[in-house]
Amino acid sequence: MDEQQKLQEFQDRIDAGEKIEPKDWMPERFRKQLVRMMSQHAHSEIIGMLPEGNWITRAPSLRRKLALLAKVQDEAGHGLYLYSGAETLGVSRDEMIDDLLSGKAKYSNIFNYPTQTWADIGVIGWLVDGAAIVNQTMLAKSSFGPYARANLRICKEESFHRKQGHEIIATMMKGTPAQRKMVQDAVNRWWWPTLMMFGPPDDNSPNSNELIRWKVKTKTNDELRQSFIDRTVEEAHDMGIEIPDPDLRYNEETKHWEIGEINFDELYRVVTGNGPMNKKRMAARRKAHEEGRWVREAAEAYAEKQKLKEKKAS
Ligand code: BYC
Repeated sequence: MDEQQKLQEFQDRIDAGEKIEPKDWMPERFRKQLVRMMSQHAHSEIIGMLPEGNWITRAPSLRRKLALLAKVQDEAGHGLYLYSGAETLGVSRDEMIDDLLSGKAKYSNIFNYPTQTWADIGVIGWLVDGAAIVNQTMLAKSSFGPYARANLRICKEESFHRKQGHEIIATMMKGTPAQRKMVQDAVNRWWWPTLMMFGPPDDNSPNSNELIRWKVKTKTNDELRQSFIDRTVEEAHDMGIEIPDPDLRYNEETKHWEIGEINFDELYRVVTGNGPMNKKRMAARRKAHEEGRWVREAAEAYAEKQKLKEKKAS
């Protein structure tokens, strides 16, 4: 079969709703796109542990501490599912980590902002995990089998994360004026960066057309962003929270909430390493990687020893 025929057959399988598995033939560009997305997604989960991890020792009660600890641990698990999924495409975990630590690989914009108060932890669960679920529910139907299956598991845990965030916020909104003010201040700071998580607008998204043709993504960045806005604005209003957007209005005809202009210059600045916390986040990851070196070496040495033992026994 020549290249053109293989490509056509590949597209036919995708159009028929089949999943592509690691050992199946795939165009090199498809493989590269999946490695890019899955590794960026894995890095986001791991870097995403830092802003919340920062509050484990300061959680206001034992119950809150336990839930936060479990959430941060879940994010590590998500990173592992995704790195393992990406490895099936022939890239090693070491290469992916090197790309992250050298600053070559991107990770989600949202984790380059500071967590200033306890309300930020609730808002991350409610808004950031809420946005991630909208995006990942779509990715759970992705045409690449390992990515779809990883997202399916991730979404189940993310919905618990979202609920714990919503509960923190709802509780604080029923509390003192100072607590309500703290929530509103956190929402003011996280709202716009959360909307940027969905990526640039459709007419400026270089990867979207290809990813949609291959059903890696089945919805566009703007479609997902709108679906998040519609469900979240109502929830905010129910809790007495204001959305920090003077142009926000409900369009009776389209039945959608319309928002003001998103400052995408900020998104580009943050994802190219110039957000408020990029340098701190990367420094923390590099330090953790160095400090974990002896654990990786010990695990490798143990595996090597086991292999020798098995060889001798056989
Ligand atoms: N942040 O052509 P486009 C979590 C980049 S973690 C950074 O539209 P695409 C959690 C984009 O990569 C969940 N970069 O790209 C964890 C591309 O650059 P390159 C994180 C962004 O791929 C802990 C360029 O801009 N979720 O939930 O079609 C605690 C042009 O964009 C961003 C994922 O990672 C961004 N926001 O669409 C709590 C989901 N947006 O690579 C919670 C997986 C755009 O060409 N990824 N860029 O140099 C995706 O769904 C898609 O890749 C995106 C972008 C929607 C992010």
